[in-house]
Amino acid sequence: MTFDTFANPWPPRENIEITSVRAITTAPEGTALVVVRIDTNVPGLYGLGCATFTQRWKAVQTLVDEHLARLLVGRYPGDITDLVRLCAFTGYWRGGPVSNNAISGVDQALWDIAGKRAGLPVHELLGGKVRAAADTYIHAAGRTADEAIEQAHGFIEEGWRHIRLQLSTPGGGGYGAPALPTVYPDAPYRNGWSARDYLRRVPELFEAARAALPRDTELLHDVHSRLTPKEAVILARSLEPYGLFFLEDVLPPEHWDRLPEVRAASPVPLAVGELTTSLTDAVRLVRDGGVDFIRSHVSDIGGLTPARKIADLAELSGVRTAWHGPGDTSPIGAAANVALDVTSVAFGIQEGHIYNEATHDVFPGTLRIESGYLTPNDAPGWGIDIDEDAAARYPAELSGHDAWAAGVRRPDGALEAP
Ligand code: GCO
Ligand code: MG
Repeated sequence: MTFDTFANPWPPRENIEITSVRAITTAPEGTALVVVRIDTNVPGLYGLGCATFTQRWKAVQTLVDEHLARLLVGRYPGDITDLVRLCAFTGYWRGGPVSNNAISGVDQALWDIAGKRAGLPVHELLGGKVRAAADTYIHAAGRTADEAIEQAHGFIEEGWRHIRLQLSTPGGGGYGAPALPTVYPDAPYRNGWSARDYLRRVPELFEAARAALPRDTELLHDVHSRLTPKEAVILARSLEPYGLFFLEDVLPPEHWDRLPEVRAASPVPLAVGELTTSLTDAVRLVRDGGVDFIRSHVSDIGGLTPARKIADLAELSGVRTAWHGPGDTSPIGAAANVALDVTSVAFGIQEGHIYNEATHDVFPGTLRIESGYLTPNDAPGWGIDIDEDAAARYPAELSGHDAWAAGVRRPDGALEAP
């Protein structure tokens, strides 16, 4: 089979073609980020896309550099949908976070190029704004409820209206907060995590928070997939008095087919989706009634092109969006989230992350959250660049984040789903 197999059956336009495609890795916050850079034969015309799968970044890099680049060099960068399908279908097996992140990097880089050619920000290519900015939520956590509430107060003073509250638990399964010291001295695994203990602690956190925080502050919580369907209902019911904005990831993906029954029994809106690894997974969550908020990680479902379809499906289904946006999203990925947020009627909330100054040095133009709002850049494309010399000062390393992901065990020693 020769390269002609991939020939474009329609002619290229305007003598523009892709000249190189490569993955750039960097870790200005210690978390590996992957960004795809696509260059063209037009001087100065290139695009950037987020391909960050931080636990498996080297696999994504190899896929971009060794497999996808050769499919794309010589092609016209304006055929975004066709090129993304070509990248997906040449792999034959679809989906999965490695492949989707690599394809997302390509997809978002091509949108960046399209914006730069048009002289327009990507959100205008998507149909333009339906809102001025995206309201965000921010993470507050503590070893005690008081500590978490104190941090929440600080964010409220800085202008945030939505706060995700997390509490330390023994064994670290409280997610987002430091683990409490060993409490099961006779257990095989002394520093274990117990779901029953967690179910008792979380309502206490929200009871204290409701008493201490302003009434109009919206509260959120991330379970991080650690409950059974019945435990999820128990938690949702016990949180009813505190009027949560949403309760996130009550079940692991293996049990998502039980979500409609949990949702039907839950007085609290459910947010799910950061672990979707295909467009079809995300479609099922929205279509089958499993979610009130769909919160896929855009690069994990293949980029902006598929995510737009989910935003449209959500709009037609009465579901809201809450795109995943933690620190293992590059600033380019964060800009893609905001482009979706401000152009979609289905927008619910955006997860916010405060990037450190090193990240701003590596990615000039990185958006800053102001008074809780993220406002998109009006520069052409994403309006965000990469300084490769700065990126090289923060080399990505293997096995930082994956150790965290598999760090929680029950007191009997059984490994807990992250
Ligand atoms: C969230 C998340 C993340 C994930 C992380 C895994 O922001 O809601 O659950 O922080 O844990 O993206 O790498
Ligand atoms: Mg989460």
